[in-house]
Amino acid sequence: MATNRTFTMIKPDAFGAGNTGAILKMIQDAGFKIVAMKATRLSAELAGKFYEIHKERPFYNDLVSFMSSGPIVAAILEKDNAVEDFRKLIGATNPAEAAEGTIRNMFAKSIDANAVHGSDSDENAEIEGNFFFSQAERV
Ligand code: RTP
Ligand code: MG
Repeated sequence: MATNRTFTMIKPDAFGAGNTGAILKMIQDAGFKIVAMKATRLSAELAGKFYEIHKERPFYNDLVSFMSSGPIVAAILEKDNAVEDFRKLIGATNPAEAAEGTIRNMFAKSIDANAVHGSDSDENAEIEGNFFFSQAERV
């Protein structure tokens, strides 16, 4: 059954370009409620842990170094069918393939610097939210 929470990060490219506010507005306008949020910076060690699932992939080292290159915003979002609807809102991984009006279409620069992360399953949304937030940090 689809649960109602997902997890997102505004990645270093979008944060550094000053697009955090515009992206959060798109997220809220699409009906997602922010239930936890923080600005932070991942060490290479923490980024490596977060993306451990991709450890064997050829892009893993680039991904870890990019995600630890600058500040990010991490957030837990609530909406019916959150995981699937949020993946639709952000668009394809490669911005060249991201549909018109999606966050990656508007703000991503490349497949690496692709503006936002969105969980790919209910199970991972839970794991990823727990990676960043304690119970006391959730409203
Ligand atoms: P994300 O996890 O960041 O939301 O992105 P995603 O599900 O759309 O893509 P995923 O397969 O989980 O990959 C994680 C991130 O790794 C980079 N990547 N590079 N060069 C490549 O072929 C490649 N494939 C993936 C992307 O930055 C992607 O967001
Ligand atoms: Mg993914």
